[in-house]
Amino acid sequence: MNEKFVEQFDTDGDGKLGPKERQSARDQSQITVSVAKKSLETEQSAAGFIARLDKNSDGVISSDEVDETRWKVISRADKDGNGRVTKEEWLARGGQ
Ligand SMILES: [Ca+2]
Ligand SMILES: [Ca+2]
Repeated sequence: MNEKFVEQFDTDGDGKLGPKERQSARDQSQITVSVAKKSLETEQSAAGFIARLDKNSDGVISSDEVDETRWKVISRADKDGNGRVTKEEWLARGGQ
């Protein structure tokens, strides 16, 4: 265990981690892992989503690759308004 790690969870400041502090350290690292997993899932599903709709395989979705109804939803993610939605733009809107 490194010092920084101990410091972070050493709530009573004795330089050691008691059972309670250890537990909260464990909880914390579990949260970190689940957040990382979640963002990976989002990234994968965004990539899959783009790939499914990306007919010419240029990595972006343009209005001619989806029907109008879909484009209305997708184009909301088009931040720079260039008529193409990249994976990054899609992720930035939350990936739904
Ligand atoms: Ca495309
Ligand atoms: Ca764009």
